Amino acid sequence: QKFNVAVVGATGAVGEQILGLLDKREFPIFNLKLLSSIRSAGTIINFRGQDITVEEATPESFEGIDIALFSAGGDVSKELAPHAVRLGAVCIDNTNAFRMDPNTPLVVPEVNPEQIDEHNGIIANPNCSTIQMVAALKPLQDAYGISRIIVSTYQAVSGAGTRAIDEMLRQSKEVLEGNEIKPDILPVGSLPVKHQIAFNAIPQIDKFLDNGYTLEEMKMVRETKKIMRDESIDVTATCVRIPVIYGHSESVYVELKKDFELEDVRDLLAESPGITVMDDPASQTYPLATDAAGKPDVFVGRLRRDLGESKALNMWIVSDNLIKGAAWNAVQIAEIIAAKRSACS
Ligand code: 11C
Repeated sequence: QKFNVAVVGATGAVGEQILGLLDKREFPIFNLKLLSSIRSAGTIINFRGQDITVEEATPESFEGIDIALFSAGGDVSKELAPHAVRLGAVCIDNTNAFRMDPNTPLVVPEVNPEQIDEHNGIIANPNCSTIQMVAALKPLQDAYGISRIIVSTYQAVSGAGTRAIDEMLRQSKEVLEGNEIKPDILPVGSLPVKHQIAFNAIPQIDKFLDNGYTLEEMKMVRETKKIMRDESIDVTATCVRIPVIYGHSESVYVELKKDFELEDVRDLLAESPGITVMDDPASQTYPLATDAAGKPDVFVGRLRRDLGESKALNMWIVSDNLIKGAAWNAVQIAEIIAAKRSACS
C-alpha cells in the first residue's frame, strides 16, 4: 500500500530532513505534496527525481492526504492540523501546539509506541531535548523505576532555526576579526534583548515563565512525565544554548528506585534500540555532538554512579536535534502507521 503524504514546512530545516528520510527509508509514497507559508511557495524541490513545486498551505490543501507531517511552527499547526484531520489525514506534528493536549498522544517510538493507536487525528512529536533524554532513560525506567531527573542541556543553535546558525557563524567571524557584534536572533527572536552566541553560553532557550524556568525547561519537565506516563517523576531542567551547529548534549542525573550495577546499566543501554553506548574513559571515548550530527541514534556515555546517592547515576546523552530530535522521530511514527495500515488492508 502506498500513501498520499503532505509535508508542511517543506522548505525549513526539519522539513528538509523529513524529505531526506522519507526518501532514504523508501517510505511508500503514492503522491507527495509539499506545503509552506506563502513566502516559500513556488520553491521547487526535487524528490526521487521529480521536481515538486511547494504550494501555500491552506485548509483545503489536505484533500486526499493520508499522512501529514507538520513542522512549520505552532501557529500553522494550530490553524491547519484540525482541517487536515477533518479531511481524513493523520497528522504528525513537530510543534508545541498539541503536545500537552490530553487527547493527543506524545510519542517517542522507543518509549511509548502503543500510544500511536490512541490518536484522534493528531500525534505530537516531543521537543528535541526531551526526545533524546527519554529514549535513553526508558530502559532504566523499565528495569529499575525512576524517581528523579536533573538535567542540564548544551543545545545547538540549529534548534532555533537556520537564521540562528547564520547568526552564530557571522558573529564568530566578527569576533575573530575584532569587529563589533550586533546580536539579532538569540536567545529568542521575538524578545527585545539579544545576546552574543559566538564563544559564549546563553542560559535561556525560549521565553521565561512565571516560575523562573524557561519554556524549553518546562517542556522537558512536562513532556517527560507525559511520555513516561509517570507524573511522580521529579524533573528539573536547565537549558543552555552553546555555539554548536548540530547536536544537543545533556548532562543527566537520574535517581533510580532500585539498586543497580553500573555494568548492567551499560549492557542494558547497549542492547536497547536506537541507543549507542560510547563509554570508555580509558580511551577517552564518550559521545560528542560532532559524532552524533547526521545520525539517527541517541548516544550515551560518561556513565558513573553518583557520589552522594548510591541509587543515582550521572550520564551524558547526545543526539542530532534535527534528526532523532525531530525528523526521524516523526518519520518513525509515520512508518509505524503505514505498517499497521498495510497490515490491515
Ligand atoms: C531549541 N528545542 O533547541 C528547541 C527547538 O518545541 O519543537 C524545538 C522547539 C520545539 O531551541
